[in-house]
Amino acid sequence: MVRKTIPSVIEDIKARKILDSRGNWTVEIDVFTVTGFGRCAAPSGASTGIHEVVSYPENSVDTALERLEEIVVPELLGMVAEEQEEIDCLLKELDGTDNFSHIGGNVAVALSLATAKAAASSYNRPLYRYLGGSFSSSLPYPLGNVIGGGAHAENATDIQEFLVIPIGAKNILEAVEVNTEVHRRAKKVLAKMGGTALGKGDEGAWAPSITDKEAFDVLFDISREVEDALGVKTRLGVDVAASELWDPEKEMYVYPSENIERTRDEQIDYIIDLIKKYGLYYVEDPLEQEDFDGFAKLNKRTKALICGDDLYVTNPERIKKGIEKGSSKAVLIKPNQIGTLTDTFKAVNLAKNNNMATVISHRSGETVDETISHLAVAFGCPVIKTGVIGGERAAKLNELIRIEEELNRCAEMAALPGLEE
Ligand code: 2PG
Ligand code: MG
Repeated sequence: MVRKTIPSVIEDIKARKILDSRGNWTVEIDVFTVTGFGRCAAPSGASTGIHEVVSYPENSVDTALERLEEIVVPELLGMVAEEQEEIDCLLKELDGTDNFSHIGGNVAVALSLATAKAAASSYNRPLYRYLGGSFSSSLPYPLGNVIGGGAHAENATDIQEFLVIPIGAKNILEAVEVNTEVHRRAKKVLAKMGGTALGKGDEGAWAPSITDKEAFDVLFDISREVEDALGVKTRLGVDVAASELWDPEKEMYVYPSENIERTRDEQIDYIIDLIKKYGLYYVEDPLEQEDFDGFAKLNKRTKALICGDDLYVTNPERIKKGIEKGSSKAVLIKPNQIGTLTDTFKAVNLAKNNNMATVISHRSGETVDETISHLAVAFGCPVIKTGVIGGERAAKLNELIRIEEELNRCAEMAALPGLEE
């Protein structure tokens, strides 16, 4: 038949459960076309936003896999993998809810991304080229998690992530080297401070029993040291993950290890102080996930890149609201928060068209899947948040190193927003 002559016709789909970095089951999906193949595994969050799509129906990977076989696979066989929008639209239709609670957002996203990878492979193109076109060659700055606590580690800091970004790096190799050197030096300093054995959180960040202030002080000093040693300018960032600290009954942000409670206005003042004291470049989720107005109030008072994660959950409707209210200068992009590549693309496009920076991101539970590195290059995201060390984090960074090599060093680092004085 005529269709058979199209190299990207989907001939088979195979799905299985595999382990993620936390030792939980997740889904991995293979899509086979006439001449190509694509594989993608879904990640999982610990500090998930309440407006994210549902990862698995009834919280069960097995149920999700059964429904995939019964409801989805028969419909997709014979479709053309390049028809991404149609396929993603069909996934929503087959799910029949507005949050993927029937087939599971993680099944949807793994299938959606594996389909794109299969289409790219059918034409022998890397995913970033297939999605981004011939001139998509900017590389993202890696934003690395060096110290952390919150929902990602027990008995550690209240704030979830203390991050470093090598804003002066000339290329990916140099950027990765800076982040790993900061992480390496942090170990030595923190091991002496914590009083107990130094552990790591879910994302490979050090998880010492120290206060948030101590974490900022340590990271600040080390990043200065590394800046001098390697000659690459660095700045700090933070993911407050404030929804995890927010007590809706008390209407207070509760910092348990320091026994401090802050009202919304006190929280805003606190964040402004941190930005000034530590020269923060990047501040993610400084306020809880419904507080668009609080975000806007804070955003007006600073040049720092205020970024919404739980606030937006990669959802174009919510991003639109943030744009209208002036809630942030950046949006975190996590494909599994929204469930399809098409909606992820729409979220990125909406942000870009409205001068909002896009930060593509891993989840705390990950696999060695490297798809987000390709999306970062294809979509021209200036920043990728993907940890510093650990196999599942290194997988993304190493893929960027390969992409940089493939581009034969013609690729430039993306333009970072908000650096002009
Ligand atoms: C976040 C992420 C990733 P999680 O809050 O930004 O760092 O964590 O995947 O647990 O939501
Ligand atoms: Mg976050």
